[in-house]
Amino acid sequence: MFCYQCEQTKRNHTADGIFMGCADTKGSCGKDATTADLQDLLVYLIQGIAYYQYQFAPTQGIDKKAAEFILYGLFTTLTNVNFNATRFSSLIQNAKELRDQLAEKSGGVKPSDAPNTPLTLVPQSDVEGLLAQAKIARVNAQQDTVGADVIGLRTLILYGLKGVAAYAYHAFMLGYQKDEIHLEMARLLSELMSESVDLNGLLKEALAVGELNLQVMALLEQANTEQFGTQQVTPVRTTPVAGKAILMSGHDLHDLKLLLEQTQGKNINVYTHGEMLPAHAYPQLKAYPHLVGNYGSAWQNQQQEFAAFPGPIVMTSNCIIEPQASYRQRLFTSGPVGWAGIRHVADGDFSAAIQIAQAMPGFKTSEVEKTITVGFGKHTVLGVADAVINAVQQGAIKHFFLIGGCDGAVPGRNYYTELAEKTPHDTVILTLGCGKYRFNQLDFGSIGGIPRLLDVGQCNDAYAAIEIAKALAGAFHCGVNDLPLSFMVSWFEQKATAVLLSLLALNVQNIHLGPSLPAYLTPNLIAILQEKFSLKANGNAEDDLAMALSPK
Ligand code: SF4
Ligand code: SF3
Repeated sequence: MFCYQCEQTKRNHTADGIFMGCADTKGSCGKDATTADLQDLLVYLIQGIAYYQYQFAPTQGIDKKAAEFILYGLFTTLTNVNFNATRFSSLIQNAKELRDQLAEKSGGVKPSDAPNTPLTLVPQSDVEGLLAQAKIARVNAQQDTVGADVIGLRTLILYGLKGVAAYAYHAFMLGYQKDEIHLEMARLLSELMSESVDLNGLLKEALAVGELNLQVMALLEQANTEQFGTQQVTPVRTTPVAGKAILMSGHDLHDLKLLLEQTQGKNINVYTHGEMLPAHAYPQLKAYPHLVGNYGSAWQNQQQEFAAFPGPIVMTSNCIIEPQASYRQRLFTSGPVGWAGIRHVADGDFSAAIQIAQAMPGFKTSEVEKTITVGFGKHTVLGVADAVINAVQQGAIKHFFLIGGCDGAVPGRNYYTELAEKTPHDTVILTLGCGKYRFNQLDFGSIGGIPRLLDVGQCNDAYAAIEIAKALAGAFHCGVNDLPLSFMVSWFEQKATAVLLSLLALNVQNIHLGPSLPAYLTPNLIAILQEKFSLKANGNAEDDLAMALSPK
């Protein structure tokens, strides 16, 4: 196996200094070599599907089945989503079938008959055979010929597209899609087959991934808002309520809505976990009285927190980690998520989980109510734009920070707690993604009635944060880079890669990225990004704050 798609990749090198990443038998996330290799093969075949989609869409239109498969297939290979090797064996066969159907539909024209390309590879029928084929599908397979810089940019494009696919899949599940998004996705994926070694051209394509992600995040925001209403400022209970309970984690608001419908009138309280927290701000979700609160904290604490939860748990997207024996029997996966031996919810039918909730005692007593406040989406913040602008003009607010993104498990993440704690009292923090769990229980107070910590939502709500920044820039007649605003972005997996590319596509300068830079960015690529975007690697929280606050 070879994987270096997330921040917690092993940073080992051979004696000759060659970067190893997660290799051998298992990655830091627990992904085994078989699953990793099968994921590579799936992504390889998806490039073949994308090729035909892109070539023939102008005359034959977008093949919706292929479009959905591309989104689902890529999403399922994201960090901490699916660890079930068997699932990947069958997805590989599905991918081959789909590719060949698409090829047939379009007359089968391909640039060459070379064997074992994404257009011609015929996957073996057994796992051993597939594993023997997987080597050519590794992201670094051509490193000896094209070099680490080209591989780094190709992987930046691929990993960004994985993140885009996850967001697009959430929108798709809510019934929102656009042909131009599918087409651009197909174009960029098929570009990965190109022999180009032109770094400028590849960087341009990486920024095109960022532009595509902006469109997709906008579509997802539209989907969430039209389906569930505009986010409202909402205090969310973080302490248990006596009674039977189900916990839902991940990003999929559509799944949560289904669960709320199916548990209605059944005397079961529904709790959100991790990235599901912003759900409480949506009127049509919070209208369910049995959506009682948020339980636990960020995904990396799930083994202890799930063990202590007195009911079933449903994981709807990342991040799942190895289920412990104490809760395996009451854990469910849904959508792209998978773990061998863990029950998978089919077609949005949560009845098996509901039965378990009914059979379990639930929380025996209610704890004293504690809350955190969510719901500072685009409309909420822009709704008080005049007060915010006024506070800036009066000097009451001196600076804005966006401290957010994806969270990882390594101790270096305390950087973000320290950073948030040390922000001066006349500054406002916008946050989003699961990185917020490092500080969202702290009391930051308010400035003239404006809370100092504004939770904008899930990681995809980076779109809203960008819109807020643009609106502020408009009000002050300047560019986003001229605002007293600093982007302190934490990244962990591929959705954060997509968001980073969106910020770069908008030419946002001086982003502080951490806790460490992606391993696929070689020193040369980092130098290029520093030169073009003044991208900064995290140092220590105090110095970085001082740097962010120093006059531009
Ligand atoms: Fe390693 Fe991350 Fe890949 Fe898991 S997803 S194998 S931790 S690089
Ligand atoms: Fe977190 Fe896994 Fe990415 Fe939506 S839940 S941000 S890491």
